[in-house]
Amino acid sequence: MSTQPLKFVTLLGSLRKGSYNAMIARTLPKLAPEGVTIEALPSIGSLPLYDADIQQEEGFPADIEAIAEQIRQADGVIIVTPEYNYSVPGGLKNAIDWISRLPGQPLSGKPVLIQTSSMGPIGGARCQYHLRQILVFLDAMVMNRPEFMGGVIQNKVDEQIGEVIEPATLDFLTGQLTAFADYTRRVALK
Ligand code: FMN
Repeated sequence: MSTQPLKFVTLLGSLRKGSYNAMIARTLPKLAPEGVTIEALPSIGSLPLYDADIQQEEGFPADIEAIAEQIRQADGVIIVTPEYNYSVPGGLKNAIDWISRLPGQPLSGKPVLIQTSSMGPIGGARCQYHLRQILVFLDAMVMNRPEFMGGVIQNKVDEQIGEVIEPATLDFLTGQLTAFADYTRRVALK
């Protein structure tokens, strides 16, 4: 397997300041394997609701252009998100809808890793499968396994530090990032 350096970007599905998913995204750079850097994409919080009239009359919002450009430059995208009402949070779906209308569709062919976490016991599993379905239409290369579903995530973080601290979760995320780096390099060879 090549050891070509890789850059991943994180797309966060929660907007709240104390977000547990933000804590996961914040922890990931420290767990990345050698040669892999991980950076956060700009927040999706300022995006207007997708409206084809805005797109035609005003063009794409500057924030979506910035997010899309960083996705184009990245080797892979890590979506870190909670589950809302058994599905994908509206803000994240809205961001994906905007991204999907850009020329060249930046998620097409892009390696994607999904990480869901919630306060419930099954860690956003239902959101995860809805998100996978959406990404089929966008022709993203979503890694199948290992899957990370962070259940009862509030017990696995240190809210003061704002990061994940539970050893088993840290180990799992480390292994998953290594698997995603291998997967991304394999996809890039095709
Ligand atoms: N938790 C679940 O496990 N399943 C759900 O379907 C679910 N629906 C939610 C819907 C809304 C609108 C909100 C605000 C929360 C919901 N939750 C659900 C609880 C979230 O898991 C919890 O709020 C979590 O902390 C959100 O992630 P964050 O900390 O990254 O913001």
